[in-house]
Amino acid sequence: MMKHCLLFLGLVLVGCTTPAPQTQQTEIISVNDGDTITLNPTIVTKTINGKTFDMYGYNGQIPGPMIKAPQGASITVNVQNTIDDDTTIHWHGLRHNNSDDGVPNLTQDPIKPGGTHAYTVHFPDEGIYWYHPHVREDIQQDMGLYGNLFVTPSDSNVYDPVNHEEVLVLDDLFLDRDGINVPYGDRDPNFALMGRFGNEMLINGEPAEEYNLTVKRGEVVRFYLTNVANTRTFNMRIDGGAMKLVGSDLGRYEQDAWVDTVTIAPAERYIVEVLFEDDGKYMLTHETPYHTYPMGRVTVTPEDADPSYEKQFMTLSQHEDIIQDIDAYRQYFDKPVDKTLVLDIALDGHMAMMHQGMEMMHTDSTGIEWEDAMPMMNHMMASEDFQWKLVDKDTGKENMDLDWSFKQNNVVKIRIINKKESGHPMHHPIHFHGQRFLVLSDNGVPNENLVWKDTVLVPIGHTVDLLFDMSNPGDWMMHCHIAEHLSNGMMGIFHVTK
Ligand SMILES: [Cu+2]
Repeated sequence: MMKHCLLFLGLVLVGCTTPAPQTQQTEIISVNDGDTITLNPTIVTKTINGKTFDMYGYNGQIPGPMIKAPQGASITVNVQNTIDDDTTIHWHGLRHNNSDDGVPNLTQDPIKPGGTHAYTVHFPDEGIYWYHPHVREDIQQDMGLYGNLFVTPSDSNVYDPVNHEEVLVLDDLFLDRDGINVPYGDRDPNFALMGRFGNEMLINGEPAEEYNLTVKRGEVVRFYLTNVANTRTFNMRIDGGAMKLVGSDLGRYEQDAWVDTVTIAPAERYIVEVLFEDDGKYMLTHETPYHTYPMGRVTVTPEDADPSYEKQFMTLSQHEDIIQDIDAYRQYFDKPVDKTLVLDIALDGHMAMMHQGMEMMHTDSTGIEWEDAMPMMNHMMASEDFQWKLVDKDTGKENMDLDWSFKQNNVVKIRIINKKESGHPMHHPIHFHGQRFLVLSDNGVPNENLVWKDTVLVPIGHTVDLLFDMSNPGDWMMHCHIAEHLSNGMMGIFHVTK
């Protein structure tokens, strides 16, 4: 079976002769209701900055194929696992059947190496989604197993016309001095404290600096951003004038808004539009309070846009269909909190002492840990030295002992408190499977422009109130989407019963 040298666990296998094939370009698979496609996790080799090493890819591609589907469609996806570990595919953000959610030992058995599985994938909501394994995400997703699901709206007029639509998958890889992917933890993830921060920023699987989009003067581009990194939160700026924020996880906001940057945590999606008014070069950057990372550029040629969508771009639209959809829930905005989840960590005594005094190094007013300020310690700390925790404030139950039950179509308010006074305060992007929710408020400040979400970034010291419609029955996961935190225990189960 093994025809390649495995690098990711630091194993050296005897007889590893035939190298795996090089990655291929990401294809767009356009599907219609009832179609069947194949999506196989495969071992590939990838060349980055002239160095070649083993990676994973769906159908040999990083990112995996972009599946473009009309809203309301259902397709069959046949999977054969050709990698060297158990895997599954989770369809992130889709409110589809629980049995197709791709969670090992909850909704299906893991797909063994050589094994097969068929998923029915349903697309109830328009917007940009993604798929990835739900087994050792810290390895499998980081090594290339991710791809987008692009669900086009039933009514094609709900988005303004644009000259181009462009998908940007944001990621980072941690390469050693030789430019090779740093080995992963064998039994448990390494870098489990803060997650694996990369030192090579990637856009669509390639070094970010190589990204170049060419457009004409006056053209409008709609960008679909997805963060697939293990832990890094990106703060994206696209030069060229104002950026119009249009959508997030499950489609559009109530109203468009002008923004300077977009903060996007692991697993989140954002949809923005940019008008490139003048010819020249425009930088894409990731900006933290400490550092600006170049993330590619847009080259604008002097030919004039034809047609020009400048007029539509300059208008901030209200999306009446979204407002009406949310109207049904406004009566619940002030309802009492049903469940309160506290984000915390348990550090053993020795580690807690070592850790003391290092806190000030990495915190700022954003409440986001933008960098790994203590990489040695992060690398060193074994998972038994600490545990990341979701704690039910009322019952004290933690992680997999959380066993919440809701009735289908109950409107439920969940409060998440990210403790500032903890052994290691850190932001956490919390993802709920199979449902959609509104972020009603952040630190008590009501959110005036709502959008349906499946993942919420909770900065250090913040309290967010979420309103769920619990529309989708089944046994679902809720967890931090920092891959190493999920593996270190930061997950629980909730049930939605008919
Ligand atoms: Cu976390």
